[in-house]
Amino acid sequence: MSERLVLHEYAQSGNCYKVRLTAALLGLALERREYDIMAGETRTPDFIANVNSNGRIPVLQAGDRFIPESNAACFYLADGSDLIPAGRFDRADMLRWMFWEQYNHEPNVATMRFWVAFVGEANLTEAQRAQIPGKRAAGAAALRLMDEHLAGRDWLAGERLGLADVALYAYTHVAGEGGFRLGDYPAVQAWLARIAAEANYVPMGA
Ligand SMILES: N[C@@H](CCC(=O)N[C@@H](CS)C(=O)NCC(=O)O)C(=O)O
Repeated sequence: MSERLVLHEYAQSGNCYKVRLTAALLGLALERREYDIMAGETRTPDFIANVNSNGRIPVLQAGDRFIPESNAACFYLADGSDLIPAGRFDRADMLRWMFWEQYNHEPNVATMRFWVAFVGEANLTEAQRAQIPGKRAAGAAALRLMDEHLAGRDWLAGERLGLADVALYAYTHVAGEGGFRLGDYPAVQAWLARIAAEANYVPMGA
């Protein structure tokens, strides 16, 4: 890829890590620009006008164009590579897991991690606290569904590591920070270890 790639990010965010991990697996160089989301740095008029009208990171900047939404940014980087399955069914199956990640997994597993490990349970609003039991149950159900699927196969979609695995790795491997017990999901744990053993893998903190 010849154009300049800049990731507008918050390093501890799993959504941002997905994009970094995709770039690393593909050997692509990314410049990084850090924003403090706890201080509202993605909600400034400048950010909203020039980077993402939705006021959130990650945003991948490719040349002078901007791609918000983590999974779209991963797709942009991986288009044409082995991280996207060649077969039509497997490509659709990859997308199925990436959409599922945004609807069933991230809003529960990532939100619990954010509330517990970053905001702190004591600082949550009454309304947020009331959502905890539902999010814990839905997050555990998402991890259980992945575990059942991975019990019979190495990768979520297709025959090799792909974007579905990257997208779901990001918040699954730190689910313990949100109070989920990864030890309850042995097939998920084996899959996490397979991804971490990949050439060019980078950890979240890197
Ligand atoms: N669906 C979006 C979610 C983006 C998102 O929620 N980003 C969070 C950090 S992980 C954020 O920017 N929060 C700051 C804010 O909402 O002000 C994606 O996958 O990129």
